[in-house]
Amino acid sequence: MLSVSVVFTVSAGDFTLPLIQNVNAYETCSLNGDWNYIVDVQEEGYYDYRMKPTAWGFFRNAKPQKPEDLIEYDFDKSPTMKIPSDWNTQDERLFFYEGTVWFKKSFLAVPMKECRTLLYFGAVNYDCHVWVNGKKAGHHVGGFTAFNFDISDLLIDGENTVIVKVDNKRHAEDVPTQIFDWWNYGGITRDVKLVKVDSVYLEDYDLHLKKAANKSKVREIAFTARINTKESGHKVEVYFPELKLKQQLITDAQGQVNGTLKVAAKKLQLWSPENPKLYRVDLSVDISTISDEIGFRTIETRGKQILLNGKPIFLKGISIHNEKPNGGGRANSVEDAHTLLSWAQELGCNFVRLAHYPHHEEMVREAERMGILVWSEIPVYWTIAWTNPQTFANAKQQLTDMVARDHNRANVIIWSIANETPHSAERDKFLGGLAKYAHTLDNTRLISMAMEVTGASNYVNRLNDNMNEYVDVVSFNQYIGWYRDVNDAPKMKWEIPYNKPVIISEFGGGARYGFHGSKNQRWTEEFQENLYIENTAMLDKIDGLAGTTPWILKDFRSPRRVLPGVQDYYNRKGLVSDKGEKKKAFFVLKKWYETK
Ligand code: GCB
Repeated sequence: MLSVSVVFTVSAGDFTLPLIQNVNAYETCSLNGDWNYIVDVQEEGYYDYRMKPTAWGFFRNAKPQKPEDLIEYDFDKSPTMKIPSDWNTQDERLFFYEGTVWFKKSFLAVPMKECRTLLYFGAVNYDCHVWVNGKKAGHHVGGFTAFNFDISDLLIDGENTVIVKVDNKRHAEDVPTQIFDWWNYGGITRDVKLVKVDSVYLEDYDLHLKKAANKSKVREIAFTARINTKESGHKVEVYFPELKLKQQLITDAQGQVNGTLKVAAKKLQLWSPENPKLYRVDLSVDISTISDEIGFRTIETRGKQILLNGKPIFLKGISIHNEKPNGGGRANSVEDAHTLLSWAQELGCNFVRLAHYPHHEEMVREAERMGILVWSEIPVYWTIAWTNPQTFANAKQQLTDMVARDHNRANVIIWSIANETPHSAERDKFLGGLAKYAHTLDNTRLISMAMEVTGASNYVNRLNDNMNEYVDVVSFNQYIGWYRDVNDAPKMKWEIPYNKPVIISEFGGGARYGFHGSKNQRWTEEFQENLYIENTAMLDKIDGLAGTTPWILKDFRSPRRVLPGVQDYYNRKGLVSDKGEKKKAFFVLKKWYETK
């Protein structure tokens, strides 16, 4: 049971607040566990028979009061599902389901005046409406980003009820759009919790190491923070016990502080894959304190090189979907993260591309603890509705939310804002706008977009894309050996007319684990093995190659992959099978990474 407050009022129907930074640092009460659910194919619980939102929807959680009352649903008699999860793997009737499901959870609360309660969702795919005790808390769009509401004023003493309407239908103007090569897992896919915060709390803070000349004796740590109210005069303190470093600041009229901490360079251990050092930091505002673990590093480019802490690094990466290591289904635990990342480490990786949308927070945090650098991206994938202003606003919001959650993670070095988008003036306007915005959100990291090869003739692959003007790292996907003949690989030359680092953000091909044959036979492990041998040899000849994230660590579910006996709704380009068995190509990549 959590103590809650009843002090603040927010405008009716939308209690959404900016995402709280480092949610796990607070006293939380998990709402994970069994939730009742109702599958609502025609959205009977939301629209009336004229398709108008009805005041009598399922969010009322109504019960008959008199014997003659007509109420045609009952959450309490409906089945339960474990949350967090995707409904597709929890109920076999819902394996292919795309539509609306309602969820209900009850919990006990005791209102308390001096604090507030946030209701936090790690992610819900895709469109969700939330009610607390029959009153609307808010609405969220986007399947992979966290959000929270201040529900203090909606809570009552005793039993409270949260109802969530989740709709994962695909639409052309959504982000991602109507088609994409992964499973459209629906549901409350990440943790749900109540978060107890003081009436004034740190809504956001940022700590990062400033770039410095190589021989600097003193290093500077930039510190900014924002409290949840635009009020001056609040004391904010930042303290690194191990470094004996402390600073106190007073909020300005915007409720913000801005400071710099100085530390002797020789005292500061920098975060790197070899030494993923994290420092505990205590952050307080007025009388309340939270803690975090912060790593210090710099990331920048010099010509075609990527420099981590001022030194060139080759990014030995692998792409990963946010799926469970064993079978399909959304991954959502630290154990899932650890297994996937351990496979990446066994491959020799120092880098992962978390494709094609923000993964769960523990994935990023566990990678940080393990010393693995991260590329994080938003699902601006294939052919988005480039001219639709709402689509742009949606993509921008997802970018904002991705950065909001993870901007204190030292291991995140690249924000990627698009994947394999077709060239057009409309696309350029959309992506150019997004890239400029990304730089304003965070100018301490690198921006990229996974592009396509733009022209190929006489074994010359060309990469010209207007968008490369906006990125710090030029990345592109190429599938020689799979969508194009593997024999082309040794003859291939590359024209990449940019003095920027280059990442091959995808290459690969499919194989069914345990299926053997000649290297010319599709779907055999030998075919995939040969493809990796030819591709890695080819990549060695690319001038300025700064890293690669082959496609992909593990076979993943996709409705586009229908070949019976081979794909069975799995994209088989994994280096490990859906059950975690390593294919032959795994060892080719591992060996190549040993040379890097
Ligand atoms: C791509 C996409 C990725 C697909 C992959 C494939 O280029 O970026 O999402 O899954 O190709 O397997 O074709």
